[in-house]
Amino acid sequence: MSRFIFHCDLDCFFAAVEIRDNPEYKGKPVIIGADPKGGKGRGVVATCSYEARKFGLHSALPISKAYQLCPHGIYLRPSSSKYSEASIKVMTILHSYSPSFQQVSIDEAYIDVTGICNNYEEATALALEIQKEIYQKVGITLSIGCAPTKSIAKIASDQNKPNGITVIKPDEIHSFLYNMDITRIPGIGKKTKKYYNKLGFYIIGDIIKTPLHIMIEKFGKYGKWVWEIANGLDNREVKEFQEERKSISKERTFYEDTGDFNLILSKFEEINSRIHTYVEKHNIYYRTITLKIRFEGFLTFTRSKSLNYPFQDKEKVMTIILSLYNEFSKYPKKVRLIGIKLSNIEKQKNKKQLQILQFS
Ligand code: TTP
Ligand code: MG
Repeated sequence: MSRFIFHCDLDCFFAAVEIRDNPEYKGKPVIIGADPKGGKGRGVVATCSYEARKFGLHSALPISKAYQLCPHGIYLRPSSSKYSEASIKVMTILHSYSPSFQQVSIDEAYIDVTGICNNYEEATALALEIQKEIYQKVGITLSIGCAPTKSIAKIASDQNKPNGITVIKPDEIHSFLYNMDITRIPGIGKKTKKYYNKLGFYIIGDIIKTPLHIMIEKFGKYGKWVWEIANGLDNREVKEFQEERKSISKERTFYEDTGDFNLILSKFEEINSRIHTYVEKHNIYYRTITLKIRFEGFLTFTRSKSLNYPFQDKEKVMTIILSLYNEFSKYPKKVRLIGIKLSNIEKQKNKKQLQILQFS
């Protein structure tokens, strides 16, 4: 059965929050970013309202250029805490619609509503309900793309902005994508585009009609990924944790190469603490611990230990690291760098339950 995946992206997010709080800005070109200082300012545009986009303004444009194009705009400095607060409210609402939720940036998230919706009419109605609730409770709008895969849902959410809903059924994927510029595929930016253009690829249709083996021949492994997206083949699931992240690691170089065990020990402890501040905050569990050690002369070793269950335990990591380090303790060279990596990671929702499992 086909999946129903929503990609939800807030419309001109920072600007929308400012307009919500200052209704007199409504309908005007509002630009959030660096101070334009009458056209002499440095820095860039973070985002701008759709009225400002009509003048050619967009994210990352130098603020001086923005000022040239739109001198009568309302230029505001970003107020991050306001945006974080709005983002948290939106994400909480989105999460309430499905346990299968994945936030991917401050203003975008996926939810998988397969099983909650039975057909595309229901999916459209649900998308409308989400838009309505967010507007009522947070006062800003978002656009929603609904499709059987994450990548198509993402492309779809961008199709009908602002306040749009775009639903793509499985048999519509090809016609939806065919005439789009290749840069609509996430990951094909300005530089990659040039390379694709040189080889005769301009629209997504050029990719669709190319056999997979040719794509691999021309663009390698990445060519396969692009070809699969263009053909609606993307099995990635909506996970709460960003699956792109495969490991968490930290390393430190000593100011001076050292053979002092106490110094090495305290550095390991420091790195371990820092990593655990992060993993505890994000509820991350891991199964594999890797020690990295580099000696003077650049000789580098790694040693790993994996447990057969995911865990999160600072003391245990330290014990494992020291037992792995033991092999090198008599090494006749001074240490230049040490590092710890946690991999085979996953995000756990229910910490307590997992701990019970571990000891059973
Ligand atoms: P986006 O979703 O890329 O942009 P947007 O929400 O402003 O506009 P759109 O309607 O096209 O989705 O980014 C979300 C926020 O992240 C944006 O409001 C401001 C911030 N941002 C930056 O600060 N710098 C950047 O270069 C980009 C792209 C975004
Ligand atoms: Mg956005």
